Amino acid sequence: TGSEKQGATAYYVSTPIYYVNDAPHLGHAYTTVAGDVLSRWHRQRGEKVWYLTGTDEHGQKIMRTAEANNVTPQEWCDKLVEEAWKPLWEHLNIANDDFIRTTEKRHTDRVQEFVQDLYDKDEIYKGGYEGPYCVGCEEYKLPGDLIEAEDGTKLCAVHKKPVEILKEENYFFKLSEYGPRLLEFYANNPGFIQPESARNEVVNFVRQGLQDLSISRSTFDWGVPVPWDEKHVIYVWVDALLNYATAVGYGANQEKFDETFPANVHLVGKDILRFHAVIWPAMLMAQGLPLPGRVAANGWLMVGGEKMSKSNLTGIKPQDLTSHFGVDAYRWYFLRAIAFGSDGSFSWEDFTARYTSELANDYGNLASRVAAMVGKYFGGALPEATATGEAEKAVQEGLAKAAATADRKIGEELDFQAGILAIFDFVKQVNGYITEQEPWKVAKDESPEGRARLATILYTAAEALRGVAVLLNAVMPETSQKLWESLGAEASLGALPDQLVQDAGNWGQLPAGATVTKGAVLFPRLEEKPA
Ligand code: ME8
Repeated sequence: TGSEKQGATAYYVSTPIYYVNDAPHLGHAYTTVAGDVLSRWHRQRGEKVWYLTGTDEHGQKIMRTAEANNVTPQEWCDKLVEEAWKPLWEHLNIANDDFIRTTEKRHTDRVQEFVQDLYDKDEIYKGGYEGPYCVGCEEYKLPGDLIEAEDGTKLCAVHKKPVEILKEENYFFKLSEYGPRLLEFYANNPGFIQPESARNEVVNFVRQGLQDLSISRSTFDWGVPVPWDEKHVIYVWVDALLNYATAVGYGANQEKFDETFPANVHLVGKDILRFHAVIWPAMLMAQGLPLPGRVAANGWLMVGGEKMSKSNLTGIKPQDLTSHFGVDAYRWYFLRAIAFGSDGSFSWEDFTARYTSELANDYGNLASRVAAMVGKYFGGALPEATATGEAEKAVQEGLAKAAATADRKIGEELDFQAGILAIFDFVKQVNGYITEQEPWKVAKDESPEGRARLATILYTAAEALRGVAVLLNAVMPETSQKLWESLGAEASLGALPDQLVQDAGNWGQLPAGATVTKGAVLFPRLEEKPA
């Protein structure tokens, strides 16, 4: 899956850097949570990981928003980053290693050097262009990208807003020359673009022939100046894509750059696939830099049949959902409910139903029942399993299988839904095991055989939960930590984030005698839905 990263050591994951014309919404959080789960998963494989997110602060869209709010673009960006974007990522427990802003000097200096370098290599020339431009996308549109309003006005198909005809003398990057090399790269690296539908779309697009890319603007000045012609600023998308290089030391910290670059996975929404799968690799080819392992496109969160966007919201903010369902359930829900790469709709009813049946009833109740029984029958000291039979073997195998499947699905294929389902199927299996074994009946048998059976059942269930806590840690870290504490695992096994996912399925790690306590309820009963 994906192309191989040569020589570099860190597993490098990125999100798009988001435009700060407005506050983050569910769609941005969707991609960012996915990246967080992926990077936590790889950290729990014991790998060195670099998880990058940040903000895209230049261009006309930001400039106009600032103007409309009577502040400078820089003031606008500073305020939104500090008051809206960073706090949301903290709230959602996003463990990013860095946060890059495109107005930072560590970025702008390097962007100028990169572009100057391309100019010196004759990859950039001066030319003219006239065409329809969508400010929402910050992109010149081709005829096929437009739709017509009833009165004949041409609209951007993504934003459903009129395009503007721009005519400019610009600098152009010779993108058209890279078509054949890109097609060869896609052919040699079938996992480069995920999912398959996204890959086909890009290949077809490149096969039709690429146009050169206008990489400067001269009608406004909110951007990085073109170093050899300061009447121009660098096109916001060229500026933005370079964040993936500048943030990891391009042109500044060679050691960091070599151990991190290129990204193993660029997570993007499918709206910005071409920029990442066509323009970005061509820019890297032009510089002789290595290409990313994979561009993984997530589908759109929809509302009323339309892509959820800053101007088209459900009226529901991420915080409205986290205050009702909790942060962990929020992180879990979208990855669980929607196949990554497909579009999906949010519904309050669906979230409520899944929370109640899968989180509270299946998972939460299992954890609290097991802890309660160890308390009741063994005074809270985890008993030893001495009477293991076929039923226990099936649970042991179930855990090993869940661990292997989750590792492949989440860690390799980015199929978060299938990975989470594998773990929850195991939770169901353990519930079934307890129902069949009826420990509350076995407890009535006070003979040594009866006690041994009861001990074995409860050890088996607790050890199964040990595996579940490790496997769900990337998705629901606070819940896993509560469970870890309730199992008394820290004392003998150490800190939860240090537990390797590849060892999660190895049976028999919890030691007999561990102190099991009935900890906090993992998934409290939901309050009434807010009005
Ligand atoms: O495009 N469903 O920034 P942006 C799913 N600055 N994901 C969604 C979504 C939805 N309804 N809406 C947004 C930009 N997203 C550029 C990126 S990268 C070098 C520059 C997510 O603020 C999705 O990941 O418009 C999408 O690609 C991204 O937000 C776009 O954010």
